[in-house]
Amino acid sequence: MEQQSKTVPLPPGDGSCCSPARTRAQPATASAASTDLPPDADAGNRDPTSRDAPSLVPLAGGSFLMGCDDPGAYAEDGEGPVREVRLQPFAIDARAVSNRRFAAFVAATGHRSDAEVDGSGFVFAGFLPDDFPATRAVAAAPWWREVERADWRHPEGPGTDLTGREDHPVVQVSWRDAQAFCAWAGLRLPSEAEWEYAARGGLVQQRFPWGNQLTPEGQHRMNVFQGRFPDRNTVKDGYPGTAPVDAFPPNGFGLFNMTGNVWEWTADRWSTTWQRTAPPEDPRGPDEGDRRVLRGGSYLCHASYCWRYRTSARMSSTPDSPTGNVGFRCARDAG
Ligand SMILES: [Cu+2]
Repeated sequence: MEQQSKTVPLPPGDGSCCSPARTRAQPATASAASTDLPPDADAGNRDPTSRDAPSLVPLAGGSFLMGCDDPGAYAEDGEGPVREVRLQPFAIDARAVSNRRFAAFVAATGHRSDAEVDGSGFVFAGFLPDDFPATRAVAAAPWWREVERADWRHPEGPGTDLTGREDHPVVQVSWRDAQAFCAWAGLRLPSEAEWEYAARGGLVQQRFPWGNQLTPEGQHRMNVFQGRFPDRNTVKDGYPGTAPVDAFPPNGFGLFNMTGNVWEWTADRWSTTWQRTAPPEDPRGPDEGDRRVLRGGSYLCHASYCWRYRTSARMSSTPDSPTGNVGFRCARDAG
């Protein structure tokens, strides 16, 4: 389908079909001056019923069964073994961080995202014109393009903007951008264990945040890919790309879109073996390793190639990789 004259090499077995990773040696392209959303520095303190109010949901923590040993799950991703993990109480955002919230952070701090500094981000080819030069296809996943001057304000590159997407999750943000936002907000990224506990919503060893059925009573409960990946998206769930951060009913903890919509950065470093010997008390990932854990799956996940839109499924990327299907939510210690 596409000619690939230049490819970005990717390590195997890292779920990179879901979301490509930056490799170093980027061209030092200056990012274009761009229009911002209206400055909204007090966005965090407005109407608490607003979509963008940072509604942190307090969670009790305690003991839960983490991981999954289902035959259909990805053992090679380190989804198993199922093990008992105990967490201190903590609080987590009910919703992923929206474009409006991220704009308030940028207005207040002047933060320049990794995509802006490096001059590019990864964009799903289905959102690009048919004649988009295929010179920047990603080797292991040719439906991804590295697009110059794609960044959080221009998720599909120059000429695209956030109009109508103010309440969608911010994307094209790296792990480092997510860290910077959380620190500014007085928060932190959740650990992987906290994320999974939150996603499960109080249910025990269920596949999705609401149970085991993908579409209970025929209802779509999250934003993933329907049709034939990657070239025919039937959009049965209503969203070809991102959905608003509060689309679909929340889980039992009142948390929206823990699976589907966008992958979410967590604090932890990636390993597929560390969890076999990890301490059961508040595990925080291994001390070494470059890649960071992503959880939840995205609007591009389809069972035909990536059944990772489940509560236990895992993926990773490098901490400087901005992608059109990766965002984040924040957490903090209780009290
Ligand atoms: Cu996926």
